[in-house]
Amino acid sequence: MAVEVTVPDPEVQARALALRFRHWDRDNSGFLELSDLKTSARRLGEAFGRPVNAPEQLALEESCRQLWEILARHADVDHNGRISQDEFIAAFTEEVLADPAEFDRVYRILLENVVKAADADGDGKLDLGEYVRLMESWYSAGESDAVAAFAKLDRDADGFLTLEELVRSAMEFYLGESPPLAAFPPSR
Ligand SMILES: [Ca+2]
Ligand SMILES: [Ca+2]
Ligand SMILES: [Ca+2]
Repeated sequence: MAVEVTVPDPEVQARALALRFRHWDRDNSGFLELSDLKTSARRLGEAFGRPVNAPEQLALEESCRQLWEILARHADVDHNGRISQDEFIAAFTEEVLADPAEFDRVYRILLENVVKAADADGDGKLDLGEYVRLMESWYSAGESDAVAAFAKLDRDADGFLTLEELVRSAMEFYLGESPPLAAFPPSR
């Protein structure tokens, strides 16, 4: 099911994307690399005690690779294996977000695998404890930020985050419609 979107304000969107870029640049190299995404995947697996060859872990790493390939195809214009912040913002603004169906397809796969990897009790959704561990490992988010974000992400206030709630919030984050704290992940 595709998410309905509205045309974003370019400046708000650029600020949202710059924030996301900093979240994803895990080694603070100033560039997004495949290794940044692999670091997030590895830390998530460690936080949930998963062996490196667990099916959930392998699926997560594969979806990170797929996301990287799409990002690189759109953004790595000089083909050096690194995406600068400017390349990242330009690619998202001009290409990925111009085709919400593509964004929805790619990001949904990643989020599906993130939810599976963080769903410790296997009920198909994330409770607060699972979400806090996810945010701490995937984005180095602080616990209080994660708790605050959970309340905003849980739109129907049933105490659980579903894939649909996360996909919708991610979409809104990238389109700059909502403040960063209300999105996946929270701001720092
Ligand atoms: Ca980096
Ligand atoms: Ca769960
Ligand atoms: Ca919910």
